[in-house]
Amino acid sequence: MAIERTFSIIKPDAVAKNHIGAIYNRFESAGLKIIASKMVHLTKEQAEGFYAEHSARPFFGALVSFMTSGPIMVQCLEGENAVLANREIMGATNPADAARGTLRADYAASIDENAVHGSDALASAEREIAYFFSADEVCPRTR
Ligand code: RTP
Ligand code: MG
Repeated sequence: MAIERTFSIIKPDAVAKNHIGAIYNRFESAGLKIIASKMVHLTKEQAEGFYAEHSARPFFGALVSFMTSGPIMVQCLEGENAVLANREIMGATNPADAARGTLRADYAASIDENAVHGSDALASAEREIAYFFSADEVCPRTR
């Protein structure tokens, strides 16, 4: 098993509904360690940059508008197979398709407001962590 790092967002809907602690509990219960964390309110430019790969998609405007609608929590998670492990904890993009017990099944209202983001591959994880955190803001565990 490889120890990986992945990037996670608790989106504005889940922050507004006070689900930060419940979602952090899911990460920690699954053995993922939070090694960087902060609350930010994205500017339009920051949200557009983060989701640039989707800029040609019809939902891009709504996605940027949603992601700037309120504060978010951003975090770096570390653990065994962290990228895939976090995607499994999150569940499918559309909560209607998300497996029982996943974050999106429990906390997401729709495909547009779906509670959490998680990196989809190691390369995107590295890019997304660096988008939000400087090297000295990431604190690997020594114990
Ligand atoms: P995320 O990047 O937020 O973790 O979500 P994801 O990988 O599961 O899904 P992705 O394909 O990367 O899409 C990013 C976000 O765009 C919205 N979306 N809407 N209406 C639609 O067909 C549609 N498809 C995607 C979702 O809010 C998704 O989280
Ligand atoms: Mg994605």
